[in-house]
Amino acid sequence: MSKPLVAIVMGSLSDLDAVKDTFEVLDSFQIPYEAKVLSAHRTPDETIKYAKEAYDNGIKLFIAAAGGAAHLAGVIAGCSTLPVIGIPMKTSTLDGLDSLLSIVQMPAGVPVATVAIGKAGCKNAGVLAATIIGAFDSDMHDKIVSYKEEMKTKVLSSVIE
Ligand code: RP5
Repeated sequence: MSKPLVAIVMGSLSDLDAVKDTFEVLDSFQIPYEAKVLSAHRTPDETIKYAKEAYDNGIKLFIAAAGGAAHLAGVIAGCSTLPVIGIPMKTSTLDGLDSLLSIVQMPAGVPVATVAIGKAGCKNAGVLAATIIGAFDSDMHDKIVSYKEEMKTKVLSSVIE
């Protein structure tokens, strides 16, 4: 089995169902990943340790999913030199707007590439990871070309009855 290139971190096991869409996209691009539950609030020491060690462990980028006061992606971005994609989880109280603002409003110098709330965001985190890898890896780039071509064909073959 290949070494993981992407580290997917979620704030709670309650995020897993949504994040399965990200797994599916990474699987479809054959990108090796590892996934963990770590929380910026409930397990801060372990989260920081994991983030700091990831580069030396061969990880190329993080995907961090969290909801509510969602500080996970930001904490990882603060203590890692790797790119971080943040997924705002939909929440029952504020529909995920809380998660979105917590993840997207990072201070200058510490970016988190934030995707949409909900299903589109979970999928797009995987597609964005593949696209970033594809910028440096021609096989992955070819897969992105095919992916876009398939999407185009699907839209253009839509039939309105
Ligand atoms: C965040 O709080 C998690 O990412 C999750 O989306 C949210 C709720 O967590 P649980 O209370 O369900 O564990 O840290």
